[in-house]
Amino acid sequence: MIDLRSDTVTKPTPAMREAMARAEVGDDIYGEDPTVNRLQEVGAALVGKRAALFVPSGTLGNQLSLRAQAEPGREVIVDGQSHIVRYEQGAAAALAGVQLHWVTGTQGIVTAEQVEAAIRPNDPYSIRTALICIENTHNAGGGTVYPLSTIQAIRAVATAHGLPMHLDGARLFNAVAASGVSAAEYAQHFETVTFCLSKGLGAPAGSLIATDDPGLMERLRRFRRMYGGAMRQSGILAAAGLYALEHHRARLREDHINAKRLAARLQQIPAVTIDPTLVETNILFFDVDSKKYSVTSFVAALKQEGVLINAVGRNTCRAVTHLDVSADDIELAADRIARLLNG
Ligand code: TLP
Repeated sequence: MIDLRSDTVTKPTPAMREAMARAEVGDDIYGEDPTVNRLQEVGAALVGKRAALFVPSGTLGNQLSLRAQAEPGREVIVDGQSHIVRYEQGAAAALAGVQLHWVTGTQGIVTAEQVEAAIRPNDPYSIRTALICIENTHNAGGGTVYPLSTIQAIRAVATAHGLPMHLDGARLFNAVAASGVSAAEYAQHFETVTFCLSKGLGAPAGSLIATDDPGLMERLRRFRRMYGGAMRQSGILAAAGLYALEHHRARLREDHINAKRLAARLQQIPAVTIDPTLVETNILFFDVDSKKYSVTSFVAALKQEGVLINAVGRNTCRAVTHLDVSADDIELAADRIARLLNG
């Protein structure tokens, strides 16, 4: 099976499993897991922050960052296609008690002017803005890389209004691989930064939240416990994360080449609409307009051919490249898609 549904589907490699099996562990709620401590140090250093906190998922990383920086009844500015809006089960409202103020981005990217316009005035009636969130790379935007200059401009607005910023960097290292901008250069503009170890980096679970602020770190730690995300001998998972950071960052470029290759092949198929110039990293969206198939029946037929992709809209499919798909797999997947849609 060639699984292009997400970069979350990767399986730990034998060497990663070996590292997990060898991991030294302790009780992390006592701060005594040496492997978790090491991962937190390495992760913080990679994004140029003083400290990082290991959490089970990217969703929890985002939610703790929201909860720790926005009190219930306040408002958080996000783009309307963000993971926080679309895929976190309403947790911002249900758990943090905050209201999300959506801004409409282009391929997920919002401008400083849009953010500034969304900040509420300081009057006795208006809800108060607490936090600005952005996502880099932007998943639903098509794996888009946030231009550093846009982030800098949004930061200037945030600073002028005394607002903190959170970066959902689930795929931050894809942005780094595509742009050449370092993770620390991106991260310096945010009070909190989350990044996932379990997407293109290939660990089975885990994300880190990084910050410079010790008081904020203490709040994140308390809320992690409240939300049920504090773990015990989680060094076994942290070892996989360390292995992923050390061995799988550099190869993310291969995933981007594979995604571009797939986009170029798909563009040859008359029933497919795709703009390959929009494919910047490892995520691609394309539309299928076929007399024979609806999007769901196409996805089902493709599964019979041994290729998994996601239907994400009435005409739209998403494919994601990752370390468990090779360049040959991409050619095979493209052949099978072409056979179905051209047949
Ligand atoms: N994204 C998943 C699904 O949840 C949609 C995927 O297959 O792409 N931020 C961003 C930008 C993400 O794309 C994801 C996961 C998360 C956060 C959440 O990470 P997890 O799944 O670890 O909670």
